[in-house]
Amino acid sequence: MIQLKHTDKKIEEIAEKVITGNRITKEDGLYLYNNAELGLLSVLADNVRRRINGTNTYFNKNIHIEPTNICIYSCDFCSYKRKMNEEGSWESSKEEILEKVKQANEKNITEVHIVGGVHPKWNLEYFGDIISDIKKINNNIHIKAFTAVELEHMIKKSGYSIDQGLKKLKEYGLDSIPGGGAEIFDNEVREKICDQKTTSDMWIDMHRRAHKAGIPSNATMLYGHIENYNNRVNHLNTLRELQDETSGFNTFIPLKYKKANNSMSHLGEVSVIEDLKNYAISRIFLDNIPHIKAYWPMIGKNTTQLSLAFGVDDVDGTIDDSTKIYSMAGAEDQNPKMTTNQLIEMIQKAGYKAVERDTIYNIIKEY
Ligand code: V47
Ligand code: SF4
Repeated sequence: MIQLKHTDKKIEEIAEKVITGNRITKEDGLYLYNNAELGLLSVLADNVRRRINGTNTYFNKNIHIEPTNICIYSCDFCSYKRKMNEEGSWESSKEEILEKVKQANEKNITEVHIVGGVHPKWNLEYFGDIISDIKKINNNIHIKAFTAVELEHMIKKSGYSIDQGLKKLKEYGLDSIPGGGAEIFDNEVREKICDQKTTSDMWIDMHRRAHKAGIPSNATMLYGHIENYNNRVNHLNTLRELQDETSGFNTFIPLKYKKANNSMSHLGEVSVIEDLKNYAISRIFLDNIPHIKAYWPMIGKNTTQLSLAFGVDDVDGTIDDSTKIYSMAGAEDQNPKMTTNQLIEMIQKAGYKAVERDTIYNIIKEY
């Protein structure tokens, strides 16, 4: 049993709670953000991750499909959005999408992740057809698709209630929902960085309804821009409360604001120290969400490897150069792809056990 003596009594009290498996409060979370050293956060977060996941570190074989970057919204942090007919905009046809899936299917992927801009013309039936045709290629491929922001638009465009829309999409073959679109659940900050789009309440409502309809999901938090630590703790707390109610979240993915080619570039980017601290406090605070993911195409391979000592137990997947969201925002990997062997080596060299999973964490192979 670890025992921590610390000159700061408050830190000692919080550490005691974490090590004995007790929940920390919002005030504790804020105290950790403001006062805890990185070494201590690593010890505490690793303690929580080992209790939940042992040394297992998960990855999967997946591709991303971004059907369009045409978007009715204009989030200030977004580098890849374009308006219809603007230079650099794209719309993939259904045939192009299905061809990508066919090729990836030959490489034994288990997941197709679909996220894109909010296209003004495409409705639920349009996306439903694509999903059901993907399932015809391989019914076992898990389809994790559409952020709450895209869902809200396509469901309303087709004239359904949220519950009806989610039910229809599930019938077409939607298996789960990715975590995007959450940004930061604070109305003032949201107004400044993504004024027009889906509110925090709508994001929460969509995920609550999805969970109740038997559709699991992920959650994200966009950090490292104009938000403060209080905003981050409130965001984590909102997710923890919803998870207490539904148990529908699989994974929490902190998303680091990347500065290239968007209208918030002047803010710069936070340090790797801040990234590690944020992973660790997320792991400690979210005692009821089983997995914390470092999304390597965003954070880079080196920081992903380091993050494993700060509570992270999932690194996403092979990707196979199928996403542009982060390369357009300045991520170091301009053509993100990793082989299974590279992922395994990254995990094992950090001292953890590599485990291939499917999207809902059934184990496929242990290394
Ligand atoms: O909602 C856009 C973010 C999200 C930037 O569920 C940016 O497994 C940082 O949610 N800097 C979409 N972030 C991506 C996403 C995701 C990615 C990987 C895995 C999963 C999952 C979900 O990307 C958006 C937005 O928060 N984003 N631009 C930027 N410049
Ligand atoms: Fe559109 Fe999503 Fe970019 Fe916002 S983050 S502008 S909703 S593509």
